[in-house]
Amino acid sequence: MKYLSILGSTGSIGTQTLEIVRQFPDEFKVVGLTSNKNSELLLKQIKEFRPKAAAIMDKGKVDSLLNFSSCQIYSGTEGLNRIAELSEADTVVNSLVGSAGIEPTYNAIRSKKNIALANKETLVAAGSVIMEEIKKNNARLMPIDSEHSAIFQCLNGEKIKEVNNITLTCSGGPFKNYTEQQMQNVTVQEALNHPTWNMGSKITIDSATLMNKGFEVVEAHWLYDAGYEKIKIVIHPQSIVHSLVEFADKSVIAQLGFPDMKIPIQYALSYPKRLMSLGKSLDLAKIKMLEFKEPDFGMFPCLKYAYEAGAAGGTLPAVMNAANEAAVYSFLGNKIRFLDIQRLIRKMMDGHNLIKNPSLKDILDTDRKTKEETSRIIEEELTVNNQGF
Ligand code: MN3
Repeated sequence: MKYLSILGSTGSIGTQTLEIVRQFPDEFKVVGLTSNKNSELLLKQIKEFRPKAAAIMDKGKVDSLLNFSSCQIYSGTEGLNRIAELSEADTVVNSLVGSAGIEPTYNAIRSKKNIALANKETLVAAGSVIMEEIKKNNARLMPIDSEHSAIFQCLNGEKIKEVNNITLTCSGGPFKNYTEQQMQNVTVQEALNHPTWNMGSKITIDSATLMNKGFEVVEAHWLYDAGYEKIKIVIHPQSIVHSLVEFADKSVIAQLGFPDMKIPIQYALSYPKRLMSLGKSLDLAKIKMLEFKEPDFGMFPCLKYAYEAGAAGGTLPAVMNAANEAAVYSFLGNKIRFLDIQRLIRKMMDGHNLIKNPSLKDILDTDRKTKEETSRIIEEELTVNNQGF
């Protein structure tokens, strides 16, 4: 039996994780849950899964959760960290969105928890610090992402020094066939309409700019100790081949499956076991065609930025991540246009004074300052534009 704390239990990954728990009551028990502000769903989850403790980030909503005797209720960032460190949990599922996921992951590792990580920003912004803690505490870090789950499975029992390269597949997002002209006028609704995956709004925008794939490159570097020159990307619109690894002998191992997040979530939780899935089986004859092509680094410069930030290391990936986060929410709020996201990331990366071996505090400070500065620039540009430029 594994005892789970689920950070972000009311989001897309969180609710799918709970579906798996519901399906395997003899394998998993929920002991902690957290939500950002969805107190209604969190309350339902508390009633169904009977955790020891739960936390809501929005302190104004804590009252609606009280008077539930068997479950301790916390709130705010402090509450989130309580759930991450909960003594009853052996595994923390981190499905938080954005850099808010960094500290709880760090705290959970230091409390000797195994981590099932869906929060990309943790490894992108703080990979060096997180991996050091993983080693020190002898914790297990399992990826909840179709690509990294695939690579993990391809590398199982293999030696990283016998790997020639790792190829991450990428659906290409909704704008893979757009011209630059079309890209300039992309609406929020179009960007939220992902062709193969149904996800939260932040990661869906990241998938449209391909920043998401850039993040996955940086994550793959940390998770598998692979140099950036060994990590490649191929566009694969059907999202059936989830990633592949080429070995020294030119043998290539890939992992395939329907694009269903429950497969990587379940594997991250059940590893080293495999549990029966109720999903449908992959029938390649029915799929008929799998396509692959090179990514367009010119049309999707966020891919280049990720390689550049990753290779530079230090605080640069945290800057890229924070600028992106601030810009994506401004785009979702109709304050900037789609292509402004990549422009703002570039601008913030160019203006950064790199800290080479950052502490967690350096990373969190860089994150906060970059978000503030990006938001300030956005507001300034809005004011200028509204004055008739
Ligand atoms: Mn992915």
